[in-house]
Amino acid sequence: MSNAAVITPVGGPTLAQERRLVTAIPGPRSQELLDRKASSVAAGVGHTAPIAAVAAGGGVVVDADGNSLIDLGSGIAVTTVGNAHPKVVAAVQAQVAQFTHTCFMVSPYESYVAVAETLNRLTPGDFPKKSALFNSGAEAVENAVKIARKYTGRPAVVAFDHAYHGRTNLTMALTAKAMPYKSGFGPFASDIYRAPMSYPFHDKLTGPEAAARAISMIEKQVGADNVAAVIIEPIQGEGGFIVPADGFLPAIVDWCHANGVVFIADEVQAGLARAGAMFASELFGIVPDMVTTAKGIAGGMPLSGVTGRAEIMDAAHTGGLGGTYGGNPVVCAAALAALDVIEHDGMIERAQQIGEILLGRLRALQAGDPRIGDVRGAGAMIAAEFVDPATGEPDAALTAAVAKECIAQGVIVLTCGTYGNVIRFLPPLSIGDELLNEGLEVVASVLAAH
Ligand code: PLZ
Repeated sequence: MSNAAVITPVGGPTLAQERRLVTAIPGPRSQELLDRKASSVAAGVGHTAPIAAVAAGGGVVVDADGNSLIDLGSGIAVTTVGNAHPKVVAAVQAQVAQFTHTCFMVSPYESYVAVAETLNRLTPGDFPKKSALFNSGAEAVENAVKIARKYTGRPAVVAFDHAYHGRTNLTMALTAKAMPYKSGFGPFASDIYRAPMSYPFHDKLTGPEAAARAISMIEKQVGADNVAAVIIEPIQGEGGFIVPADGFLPAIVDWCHANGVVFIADEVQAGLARAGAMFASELFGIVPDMVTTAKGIAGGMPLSGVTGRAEIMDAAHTGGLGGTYGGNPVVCAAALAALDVIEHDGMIERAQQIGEILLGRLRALQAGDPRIGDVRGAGAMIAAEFVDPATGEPDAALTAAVAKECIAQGVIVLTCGTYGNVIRFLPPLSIGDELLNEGLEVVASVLAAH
């Protein structure tokens, strides 16, 4: 049995902040774990980096062979404040020694209420708000839809092309991409409709034009009176870091408000400082009726939230919302610490700085490489879209090859996009400039070699 004992997992920013390859990736100890994984874990659960992680912090992930990889993925946009952030660690340790669980629906406790109060205060909108807590992003989305349906008494929900909202049955229906998320897993929840998204690099439409196209589809094919909610990621994540054209989101919000439709911003990936603002909605000047949060909210612990206008949130009858673990006390302690760091330790500014480094570097690369069709994003959520320069067609093969080789050279990068042709950069905000630049050097040299 392999046991990752060669490295003492110290965690946090005390971990040596360096890219260090002492074996090929995967090294023997990592390979041993991957072999065990192959024979014991369901094949459907994939992995991006072929390593056995034993520690992570600052801007690195350390594996069982002693390799230290630069982390440009944050475990898919989760460790915003940094992995094993000391304040999160301390909060978790204190809470876990106090009590681990009572179930908030059985014996409520203060930290859940404090997380709700914090989310109510931090989310956009100067009106009374309420929150409910769950475990995952998908569960938050499910509950936002439940609440919007109960509030409006209407069945239909509109999502967009390239959307990603999760892997549960309802959220699979809301998610756009068939492979790998949906194929073979149906039938899906009914009364879900898909509207065309604003995707400036591909559709060349202005925001108002793209909004008019979407609204026409909703009115003609769904019927405004049937729509409970429109749900959208203000900046789409898994779909390709798609930033809608200016004016698109405000027009959709206005239409929702004119038609009694609840506008839900899925901020699971872009929210909580990631996009260089507390919420990505702010970048577009919109105020959602409901916001879903998860990922960065609790420094790596599983927590999600739905926050919205009090009258909407209170539409669900008492006992209608909940779950055994939602807002678990250990996770809420982590969230209070992580949210405090996000709010008071300059995380929004840091996300903006990281964005400048990423954008500057990637735009310079793009200027000399026609395979980079587009560079886009906001804050520490930036991506490059790869195309065949001759045809403009998506180049998923190049994208996959570059990402794979970056990992082999000790830089964890993630791909995304409906066409699989986007490399996204989501570093923890605790990464240093030097390490970030080194990671981007590796990406540049790998790209040059392909
Ligand atoms: N909404 C906007 O980005 C999760 C998916 C990883 P869960 N994105 C990462 C994968 O391949 O499973 C996500 C998101 C947006 C909802 C979700 C779902 O969040 O916590 O994964 O359920």
